[in-house]
Amino acid sequence: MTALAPQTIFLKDYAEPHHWVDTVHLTFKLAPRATRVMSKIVFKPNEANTGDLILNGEDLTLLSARINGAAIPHEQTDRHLIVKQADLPDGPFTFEAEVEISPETNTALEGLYMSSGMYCTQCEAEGFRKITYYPDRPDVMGVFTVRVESDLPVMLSNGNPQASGEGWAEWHDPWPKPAYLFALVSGDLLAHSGQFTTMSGKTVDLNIYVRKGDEDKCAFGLQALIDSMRWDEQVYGREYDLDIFNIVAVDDFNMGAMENKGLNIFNSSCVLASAETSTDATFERVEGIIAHEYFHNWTGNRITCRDWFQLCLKEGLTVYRDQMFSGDMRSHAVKRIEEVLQLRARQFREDNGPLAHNVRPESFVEINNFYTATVYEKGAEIIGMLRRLIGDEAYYKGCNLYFERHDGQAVTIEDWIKAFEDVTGRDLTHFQQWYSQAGTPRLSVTESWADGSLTLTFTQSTPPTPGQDDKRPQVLPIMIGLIAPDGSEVVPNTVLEMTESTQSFTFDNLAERPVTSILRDFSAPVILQRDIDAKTRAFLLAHDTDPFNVWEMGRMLAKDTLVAMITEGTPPTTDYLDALKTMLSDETKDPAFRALCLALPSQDDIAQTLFDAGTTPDPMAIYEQREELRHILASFLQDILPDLYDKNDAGAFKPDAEGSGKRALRMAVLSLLTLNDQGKAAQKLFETADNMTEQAGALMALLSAGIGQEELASFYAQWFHDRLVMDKWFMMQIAVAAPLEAAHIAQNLTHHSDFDMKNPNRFRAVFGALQGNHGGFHAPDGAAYKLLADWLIKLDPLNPQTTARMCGAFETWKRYDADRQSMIKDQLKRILGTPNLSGDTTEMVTRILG
Ligand code: 0A1
Ligand code: ZN
Repeated sequence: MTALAPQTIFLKDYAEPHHWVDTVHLTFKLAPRATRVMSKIVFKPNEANTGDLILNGEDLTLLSARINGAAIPHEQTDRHLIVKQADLPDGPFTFEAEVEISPETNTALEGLYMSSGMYCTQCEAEGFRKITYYPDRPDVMGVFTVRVESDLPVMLSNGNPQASGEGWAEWHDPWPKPAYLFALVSGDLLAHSGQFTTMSGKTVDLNIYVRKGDEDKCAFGLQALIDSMRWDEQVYGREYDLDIFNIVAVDDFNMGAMENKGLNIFNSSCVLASAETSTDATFERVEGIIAHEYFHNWTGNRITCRDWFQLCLKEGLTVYRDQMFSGDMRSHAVKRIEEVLQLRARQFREDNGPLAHNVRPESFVEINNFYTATVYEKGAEIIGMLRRLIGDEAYYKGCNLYFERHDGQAVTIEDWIKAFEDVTGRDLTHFQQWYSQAGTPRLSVTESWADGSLTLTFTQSTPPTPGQDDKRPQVLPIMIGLIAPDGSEVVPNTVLEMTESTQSFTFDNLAERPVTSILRDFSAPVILQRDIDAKTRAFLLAHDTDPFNVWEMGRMLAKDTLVAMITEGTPPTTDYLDALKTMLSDETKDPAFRALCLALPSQDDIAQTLFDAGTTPDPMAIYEQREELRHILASFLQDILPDLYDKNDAGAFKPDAEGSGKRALRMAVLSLLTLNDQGKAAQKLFETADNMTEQAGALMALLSAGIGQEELASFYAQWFHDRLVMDKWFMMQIAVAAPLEAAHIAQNLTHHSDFDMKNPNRFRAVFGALQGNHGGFHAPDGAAYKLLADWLIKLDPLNPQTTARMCGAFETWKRYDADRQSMIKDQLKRILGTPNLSGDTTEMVTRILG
């Protein structure tokens, strides 16, 4: 593949296309190295912006091109096929082309490619142009009819099945769609099927297609799909709109899953689940991603994005919807804590480094590099804030107006916001700044008390981000509550709307000075800098009615404890140890919640905390002190651990909230218990467990304690035939390796016969785990930096998209000491100096270097 010269594209340059598409007929004659694609596209000129016919096309061999049946003069570049306006007929015309492509050699996994013997596609964002010549932009929507000719028995495309015979099948999608939602699959597959009756009484056939051998791992996904369909009807009033909904599991996929109209394609790791092979975390992820892709049918497909700068329009909203769904299916409190942990680990990290960007970026080179935590997760936080500000009723009214007004259109963030302005009569201009200002606001607060009045004075500021030095105040919904000294709540959940840099809010007529609970439910994506004394914190830990803030108080205690151990060598206070013990023993609290309280902040989180406080983090000290704290906890809690472990045996495996909560607590307890009993309990569980959560949990507990090599070998012997379980086997041993061993273990694993760099899941299992092992990644010899760079250089020519994403491992380089900084810079420069480096990776490395 030749590298194409990178080009920067700007939001401000958006212009409508010269031509709109009416209908598209495609015929695929599938063959591994010589697939023929015949297209027949009816175009109509866009009277508002006439000009040449501009079609995108990359890596295509053009065999013929005609307009209205006649050969045409055209220009061809490595990215486009252009027909001059003067050579075009007046009015609508039919463009026909035949091209040849080679799915088998397509290792980039964009366009049409092969995975484990099956044909499949990935067209978002700009993959359709690798299938045929087309105006590959989301504002061009057409009605597709597709004929597939294949030697393999299953042949699928978007929409409803229309006709089929021996070796062929035709599909018709009545809903106009942009090309990025096109999909085609053909393989020797089995379907796990079901049905759903929609709210207006229509029956929809549901199928999950998998390779032979995986058919017993589909039941959970199918149920999640049914639950999602019902939920979208009940909560958002949105009904499904085709006769059939198909999901296909593929092993080689760059991302989690894709919402192609009526034919979702999933990374097999995000749809297959069984008790024996999948952990509770996987079940939860499968449920969330099935919902996410299904919800895109309305937020993304029926109403899509005008251009790729508007990506957050569909992604932020759809993440918000899948989070609401998961909260309804499980526990809102636990889910919210998990969301915030994720947001801080990924999005705050991004927002505080060289890759910080607006939720709606203003320019990009490669749009694939903007499927980020900022677009997705901060995008979802914005929707949550909007809802808090205007209230539930106005939120759903606004959504309904948006759906009615824009169904069938490709729209912008302004259109979305306008719907809420129209239903509330409010001016949301200032609020909309969340889309155009990067960075995480810092929020601080002071309190004053006089004559029964409490005044809270908030101050906000956002540090500069690349290309944006001056920041303005954001609109912040700050949810608070006031609690009287006797523990009763005197002011329940109240949303304060902050719009200025500094702003005060007063509460009068209070009998006694209350304790303030601030930023309940994490009501805005900010870093709250609150000086809070130990007494107040202990009080909130005991009395706050907001579960998020109870957890947050415990989290702050754990962080302060670790920071003091690292920077001052101070041992943990009894305050912290006692509070943790009380929390763990409190059987009125959900086990899942207690498990979250027991989990220590990650090493990466501590590194960022130290950096924010002006200290250069020392990864070795962070690792050692965190390990030390684990040992202190194991010993301090020794008399309650065995009992907690026994009591939280969930019995027969059920992947529901209750069972998974118990197992989460039990596995967190086991990890400490293993430090006390030389691994006895963990070894026993490893041998007897009938589910992967406990089998992998026991193995992780052993490996984290520096034992478990025998179990690791027997895990391999038991599971070597299962690709997804083997990903865990690769990942676990690197994730928990001691800092000085991690790179070495990862390197050895790249020589293992089961390592396959072309499979993104396997590549991520090894290198994602290495990056996630903070001490190991930042080991003083720089071995991990070099190893990762070596492999990114090897992967780039095969799969630029996954390579570019993995470069994010280096985004925090400015936090560390001069030695580490220079070692990382050397590796980044080495990557950048690689001949023919892809545009994707070039853009990422250049941004990271700053
Ligand atoms: N729209 C999908 C994510 C996705 C994006 C890009 C892909 O390939 C370049 C694949 C999937 C989602 O949000 O689930
Ligand atoms: Zn999405």
